[in-house]
Amino acid sequence: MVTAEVAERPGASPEEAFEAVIAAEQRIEPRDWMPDAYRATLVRQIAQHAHSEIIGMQPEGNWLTRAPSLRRKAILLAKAQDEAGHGLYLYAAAETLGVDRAELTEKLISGRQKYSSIFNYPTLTFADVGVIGWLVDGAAICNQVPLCRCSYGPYARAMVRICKEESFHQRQGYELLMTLMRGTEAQRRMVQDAVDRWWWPSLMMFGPSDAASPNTARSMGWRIKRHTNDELRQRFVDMTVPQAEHLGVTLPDPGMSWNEERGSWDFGEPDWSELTRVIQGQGPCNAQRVERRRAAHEDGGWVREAATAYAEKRRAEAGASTGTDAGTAGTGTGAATKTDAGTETEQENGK
Ligand code: BYC
Repeated sequence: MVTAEVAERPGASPEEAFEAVIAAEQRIEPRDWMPDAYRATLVRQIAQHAHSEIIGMQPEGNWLTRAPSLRRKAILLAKAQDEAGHGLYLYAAAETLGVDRAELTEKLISGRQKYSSIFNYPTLTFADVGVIGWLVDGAAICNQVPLCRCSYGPYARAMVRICKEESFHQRQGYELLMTLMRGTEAQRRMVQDAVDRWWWPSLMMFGPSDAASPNTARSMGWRIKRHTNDELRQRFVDMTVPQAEHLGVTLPDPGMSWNEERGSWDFGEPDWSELTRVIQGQGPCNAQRVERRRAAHEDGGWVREAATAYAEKRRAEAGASTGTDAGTAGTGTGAATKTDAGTETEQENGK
């Protein structure tokens, strides 16, 4: 709820109340007034984030049946299930803004909404699973920890738990890679090859350079984003270089050097034309990822129908036992939507 002093001032307009809450570092909640563009920005970002979690299960899911041991398989399964959970929290956060999960899913599979570019690259060896944990989850942590202070309450709160789980994911990736690096020469080469392929796409996860980012200024003004894309990319590089040294791998950037004056690493420019291509749907796995998501959604249709019918039956029974009109009692869609969300994810996990 709006609680800032100015917001409570008699006669404050909704716009003034909104601005006061943002300026006071407080939270906007679903029932508070908010500008349409603020709402639209949040729906865009949260939906894209939720889609990324769900699509992000695919590259690692590729290795579930081929994990080298029962332990590695159990870890990977748990990680993929966490990601399904993150997707659910985020779709639920998006729904507080008045959009429906089914509508968002439809936009994803028809190409009208984006998901992170990183998940359009193939996972060629089991070392990729470790590198995704280390670099991709590492980049996600840099990007997402500040989102715990986002001005929109439901998104900020969802991020707290997500970040805790992402930290665990990152450590499991690093531990996997440490194990491989202590193995044979061939295993060490496999890790280096995976690092070579994932390094630049990981840097691209932070989005275009600040000069080419149309949304950053406004999102920072609204305190949705707390740092620019380039600031977070730099933070990620500074965090990762010592970890690479400890691991014993070389980051594929010959121009990388320590800048004493800045107290940070200088690093090369990602290939921005590649990011544009991947975002536009022309990455190595875009078509496969979306098609797979569409198939999982369609395959799960009967479960959603059954769950909706069951929820309606329960409502009708409840209505009959309390003597209320079952038809009226059954008009709320919240319960059915929640049931849908749960079963659909279970379907996808079960694949
Ligand atoms: N990929 O003005 P900009 C995970 C788009 S999943 C695709 O800088 P903004 C995990 C951008 O949407 C974690 N599109 O935008 C899961 C915009 O397009 P529209 C995923 C990108 O929003 C499973 C346009 O380019 N994390 O951790 O201010 C396994 C211009 O960009 C990308 C999130 O979703 C990209 N990389 O900033 C393992 C974090 N970059 O919509 C791990 C939440 C940019 O205007 N999102 N675009 O047509 C964010 O923090 C921000 O949305 C971004 C972009 C930093 C990504």
